Amino acid sequence: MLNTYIYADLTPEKMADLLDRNTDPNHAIQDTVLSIIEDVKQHGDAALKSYAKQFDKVELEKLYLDSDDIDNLAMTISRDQMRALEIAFQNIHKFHQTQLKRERTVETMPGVKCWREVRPIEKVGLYIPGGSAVLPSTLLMLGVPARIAGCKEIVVCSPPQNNGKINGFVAYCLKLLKIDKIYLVGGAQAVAAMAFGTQSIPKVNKIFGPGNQFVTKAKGIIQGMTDVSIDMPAGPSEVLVIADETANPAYVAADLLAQAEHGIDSQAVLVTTSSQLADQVNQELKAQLDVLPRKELAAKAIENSYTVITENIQEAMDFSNRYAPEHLIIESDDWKPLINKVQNAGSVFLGHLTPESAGDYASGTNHTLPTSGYARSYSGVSVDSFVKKITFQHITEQGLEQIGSTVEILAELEGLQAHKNAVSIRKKKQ
Ligand code: HSO
Ligand code: ZN
Repeated sequence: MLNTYIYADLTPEKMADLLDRNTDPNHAIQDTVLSIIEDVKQHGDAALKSYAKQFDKVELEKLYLDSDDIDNLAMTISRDQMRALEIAFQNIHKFHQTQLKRERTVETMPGVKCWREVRPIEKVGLYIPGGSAVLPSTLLMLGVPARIAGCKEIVVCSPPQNNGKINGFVAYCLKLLKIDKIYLVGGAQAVAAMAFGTQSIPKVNKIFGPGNQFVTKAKGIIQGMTDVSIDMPAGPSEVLVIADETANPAYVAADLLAQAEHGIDSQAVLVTTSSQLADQVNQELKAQLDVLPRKELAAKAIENSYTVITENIQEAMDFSNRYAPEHLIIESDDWKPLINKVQNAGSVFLGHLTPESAGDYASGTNHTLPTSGYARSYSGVSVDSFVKKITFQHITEQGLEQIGSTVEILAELEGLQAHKNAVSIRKKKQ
């Protein structure tokens, strides 16, 4: 089922091909996205309503639901479902709460003190996708760190269902997060609305969240053309499983399929030291795929995926570090010594009993992670993503004496006399 390659036989070209996530098809939608952005910028709410009609097949009188609407929708879900969302909320909260740490003040020279203070980004925009699967878990993953950071305004956009509402699970998450409004806008138009502001939708400082190719493209474009920033460039989701002969093939197959069912462009990669395991995983894939409700999607994603067979675990780690997966699962009895060998990955799952699904929903870590190789240079979303760290400094008389001549010399050697004067004038005064 999975195309199989032998690591030792990979030519540099084939290697590059396997590492490439093929994110370029986005280019084809650039023009559409640009015209949507321009339309929203010029016509605001009117443009959003007409896109709702065109894309979401719904006529909206107002572009948001308020707290009464949210309360009513939240009541439609079962007690068990509420409880599961509450536990996820609590675990994500527990894990993220520890991320806000005060740093100590550093006295670099006697009388020269430097430190950083954390301030929330005031207005943040969260995009919650609503295409082939609605992901209330994404609202928790973005809303919890935004709340912990202390962001003043949290704007949430999600495409309306064709009854003009959102689903009850998203509504319940809004209640857990104490957010009393949600805007019924999806796609590139939601990104544009939050970037420029419309009559109904406030302009924000930073936009977060995964989305389809239109949303991703729009995030990239507005980042370049406005003063609004984005969490990260996010492409299709991916997992890389490293498994040795101690792995359970049924678990490995289940993990690959959990990734594959996200969408046809998802990628699930198996890197294994055991060709026997690779065969068993293929058999399991067939059996498990057959009974999945989203089997068509998952089967296409599996076609787009592959296995690499390595000589030893070091080669497996090397391949994984070059690929830089969004999710890395290490299914081996001997996972502990491999932790230090992980150089590039968004989020790592260790041992046989730690499925990615746990982190997708409820263990506490964030599921908004760098894809397409960006794990080489980006971290996943955390409380840090919702704050700025501002540096402060204070210099005393003694400090100015200590540091003054150094600054004067450096200003002089750069030929910046006014910089030098800003120090000299103070030294003279004393
Ligand atoms: N695996 C996705 C997150 C998700 N999975 C949401 C299920 N729901 C990207 O990390
Ligand atoms: Zn997932």
